[in-house]
Amino acid sequence: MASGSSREMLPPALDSSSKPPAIFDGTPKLYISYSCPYAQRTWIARNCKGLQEEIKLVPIDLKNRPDWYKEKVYPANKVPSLEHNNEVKGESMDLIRYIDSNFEGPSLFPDDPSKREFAEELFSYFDSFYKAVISSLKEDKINDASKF
Ligand SMILES: N[C@@H](CCC(=O)N[C@@H](CS)C(=O)NCC(=O)O)C(=O)O
Repeated sequence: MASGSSREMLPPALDSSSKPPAIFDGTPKLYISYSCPYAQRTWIARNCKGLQEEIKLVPIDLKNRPDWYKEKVYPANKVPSLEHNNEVKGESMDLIRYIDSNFEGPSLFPDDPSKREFAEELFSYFDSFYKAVISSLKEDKINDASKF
């Protein structure tokens, strides 16, 4: 497990001119975009568990996405996605749970069943809250644009 104290060198984002990494070579990879909050939360989960060396970070430039990402990695063409054990999974909340259960490192959820239940409740509440905030921001943008 990584010490967690050393500063990770962040790789440059891959774009349409970049070659794909070695896909399904056995190295777990977390495909993210640096600016995507959904990807950021999976990235945080990976780092909280000290998995900087076990799970390779593969940043994607979403504005100039490489074709191979959709074709060979994740047909949904969104970030985050996680390549592990010859499979690629998506959906940030599922990935946080997956990373927590399938990799070493401190548990992200409490062991005590009642605390865990509360943590699960907070976890799903946060997701609904976050989605509501994002969609209201998008609606504001649409409303603002319609004024012109
Ligand atoms: N529900 C997904 C949302 C992921 C998502 O929408 N990611 C955005 C970037 S923040 C994306 O990849 N957008 C690209 C697209 O929709 O084409 C999750 O929680 O992982």
